[in-house]
Amino acid sequence: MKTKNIFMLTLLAGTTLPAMAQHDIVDSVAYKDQKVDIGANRLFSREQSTGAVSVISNKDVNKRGARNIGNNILGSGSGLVSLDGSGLFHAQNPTFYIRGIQSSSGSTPLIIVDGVERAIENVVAEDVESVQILKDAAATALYGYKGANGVLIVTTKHGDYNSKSITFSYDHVFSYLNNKPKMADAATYASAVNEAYRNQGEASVYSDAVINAYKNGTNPLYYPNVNWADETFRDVSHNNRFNLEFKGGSNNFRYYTNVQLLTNKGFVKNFENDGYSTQNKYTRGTLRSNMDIDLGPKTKLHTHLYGLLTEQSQPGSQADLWSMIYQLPANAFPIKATSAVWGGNTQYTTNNPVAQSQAAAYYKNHQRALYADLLLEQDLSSITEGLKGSAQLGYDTWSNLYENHSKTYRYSYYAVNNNGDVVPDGEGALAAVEGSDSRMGTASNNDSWIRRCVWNLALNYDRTFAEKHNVYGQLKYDYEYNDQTGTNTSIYRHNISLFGHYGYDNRYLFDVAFVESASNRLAPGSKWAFSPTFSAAWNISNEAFMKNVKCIDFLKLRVSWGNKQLDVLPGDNVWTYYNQFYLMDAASYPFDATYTGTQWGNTYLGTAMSLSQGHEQSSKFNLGLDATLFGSLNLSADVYYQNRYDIWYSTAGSYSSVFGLDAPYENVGRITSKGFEFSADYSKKLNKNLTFSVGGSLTVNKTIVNRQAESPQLFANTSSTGKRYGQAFGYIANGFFQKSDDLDGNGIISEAEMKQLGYPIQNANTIYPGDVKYVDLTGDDKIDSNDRQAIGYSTTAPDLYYNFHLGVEYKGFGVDAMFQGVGKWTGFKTTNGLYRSAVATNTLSQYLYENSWSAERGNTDQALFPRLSTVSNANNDVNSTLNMFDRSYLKLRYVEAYYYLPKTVLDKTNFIKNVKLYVRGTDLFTTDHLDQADAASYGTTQPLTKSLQLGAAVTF
Ligand SMILES: [Ca+2]
Ligand SMILES: [Ca+2]
Repeated sequence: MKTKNIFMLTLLAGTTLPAMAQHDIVDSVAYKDQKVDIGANRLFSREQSTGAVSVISNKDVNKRGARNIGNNILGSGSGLVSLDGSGLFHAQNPTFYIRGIQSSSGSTPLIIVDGVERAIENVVAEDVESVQILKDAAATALYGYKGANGVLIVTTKHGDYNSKSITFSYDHVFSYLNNKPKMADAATYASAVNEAYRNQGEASVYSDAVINAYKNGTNPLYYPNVNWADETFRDVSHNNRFNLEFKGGSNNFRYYTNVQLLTNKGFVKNFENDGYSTQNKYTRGTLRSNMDIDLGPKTKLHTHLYGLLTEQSQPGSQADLWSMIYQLPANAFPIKATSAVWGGNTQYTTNNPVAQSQAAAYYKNHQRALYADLLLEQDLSSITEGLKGSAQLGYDTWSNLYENHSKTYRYSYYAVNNNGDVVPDGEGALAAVEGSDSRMGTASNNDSWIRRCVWNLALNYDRTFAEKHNVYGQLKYDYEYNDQTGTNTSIYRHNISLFGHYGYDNRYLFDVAFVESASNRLAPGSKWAFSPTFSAAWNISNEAFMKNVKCIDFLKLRVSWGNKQLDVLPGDNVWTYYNQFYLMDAASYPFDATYTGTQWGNTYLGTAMSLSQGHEQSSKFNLGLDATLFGSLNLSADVYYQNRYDIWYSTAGSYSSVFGLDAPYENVGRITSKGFEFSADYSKKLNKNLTFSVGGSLTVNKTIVNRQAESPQLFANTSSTGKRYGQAFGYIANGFFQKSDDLDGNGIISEAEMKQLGYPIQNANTIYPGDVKYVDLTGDDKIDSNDRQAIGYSTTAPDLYYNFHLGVEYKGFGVDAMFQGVGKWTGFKTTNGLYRSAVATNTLSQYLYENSWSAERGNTDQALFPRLSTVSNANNDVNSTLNMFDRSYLKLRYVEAYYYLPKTVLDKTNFIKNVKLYVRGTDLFTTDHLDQADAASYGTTQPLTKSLQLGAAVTF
């Protein structure tokens, strides 16, 4: 049959035949029956569970077409804060927080993939069945030392008994750079440099004739005008994904196997070379095989096997091309000085991004990983009914190998007198050629690796007595060995846990968990610690008095409390905090004048040993409610209070320098957070053809540093104790010094003039008109670091996080979209070149040029930035209310339009079960308060991208 005929038939069938049972926007499982995994060897339904858990279900885990599951769930979930990473395709990973920042020791949640701690960045979205967010003490109790920051559970797919399907899918993704920086052209840059010098009472350095030469572009070798961003990077990158999935099973065997090939070609514009490419490339092959084998009527074996090979290459010397874009002026030198010599000069040397991306050859990384685990379950009901035993063994290995094939090249420029006449065409000379054309390097090595071995043994007891009393218990022993590159990186942990669950009539539920954990990281005597957790829930909707309340299908109250211990180390991973440090330096020991010091060093006391050899602790309280109303309105609400205490801090602030040693680390810190989460989802089948779904979630969190051994502050306004974690601090800006403030007209605002005008004294450096004025908070008539105070919110994580989605399905057509936003988050415009000028050593953006204070250009009233400066400026380049901005944003995280070919058409083929065609857009729309960059991720790095994806999935 011709393609055209199939298409016609499709259209016809779509309009005349009943819709199929495809629902990409509605969960197939009722909310109260949703399975919750708290690591207790039994999946509890939401109705049976006492913990605060939210689930990102299968239908939502693969809408962004991203490299891994972490980037795919960016923005999704309730209670999960995910913030955009920056950088290149191969390195892009979001930062996750569950219930915000929890401690100064780190707030990264534990990531569990199929029961074992594993990196989320190595998991492909196609393999994932669901992602669960474990939030409160009840949900995270069994993870011992590692669960205090919350747990993300990634569960991969498994086969079904007596079924068989093969699915092939292909996706092509076009990605486009958001906010490619627009730097000033050569003439504008030269004018800006002149203005910056004049602002400081110095002479211009570019003559008008030279500036005109930049404008005319008649002699581009001598007077170059290069748009480095456009010359180095193209606007689009390509990404292909081929995925082949086998899923099924027989009576006693189930399988899931998936192979995937992902290729990405990045934004480097000039990548063609003699026999090789210098493109930013990423290729990944993965193979997953999950098997469930019923060895006998009472014995089950489950295995997960996952292998990963990646090859990532980038321009030579691992050059940071984007930081060059933010540094190199348009007039620095031409791209190429001659056909064999690249542009480059004594000031910017090889920071020529075109040369670095084309002539420096390439650098490669290879990742190789194998993740394997098996779980054996044995029914022991012959001993007593309900008893089960299980044993799990997991072994993971990951390593990175690099090949460095970088090379160097020759560079030069044409010397001109910037402040004189223009060099006539055909005259002048090339400056001395620097560098050399080297051969490509050959170095390669294995530079980082991780090995992890885990095993555990468990006894489970699951029984219901007299139809009303459900009892579940688990006694489990866990062992973990974790080793990675470097010294002092081997971690051994034990966990002995007792978990008990009692449910009465599915109405009253009680859970208790007692966990005794051990870790080799901590001091002798404090290696072991005990963590208890208690939780209870009440299924109100199962009470007799609720039977007649028709609009409430499910209503549950939950409460939990637990105290957990952590085995984090003080400082920057100080393994020996409980011993006295002795340090040596290279200075000579003066026994005798003939000893010159090479044989003897000084040995002296280093950081004092810690006497408080405790643990950081976490106590969590949660009160929650889950409900289903009117058949399909699912609601969940939680309020929580988290108390982190005994946090390790250096006590340097508690001692005077008379102490003579570096102060010890002590368990003195306390950080508390509180907040609430609310989520609502409603889906409705309006008739047999039309279904819609709408919902969203809101997370509000505030984290306060209560105690942190802060050094005594002269003034209360500079103290960060009692403030948000990561609270922004800065000066209160009070406009700019104006020309009229220079009373004697000598170009400088002197201290005498400030005094005379009633301004506080600002003397961080010489003050000129156009510099920022600050408010004197301390009343001593001068501005110094004591005049800073808390401004805005935290710079680390937003206090407010929300998302909402909507979807409609009509017959086989569907549209699904998800928006996500943050609020109460603060940033500072500090990006060099883009928001901060230092034009003698840095380029500047057109935006900064237009919006910086300039008496000459007459914009002193509208200016957003201080005067142009030739070098970095101690008075202006500080955080203040002037460069602070509201970092809240709203993004369209994905929008998908899809079409399922009608079953009636597919039935005719006899072998195709399902065909889905789709178009997806990722991060297509953003609104924020930051001009010229994306508030979600900004700086001298690769901007975030927006993507368009075309895909098809065929199931046989
Ligand atoms: Ca003056
Ligand atoms: Ca002051």
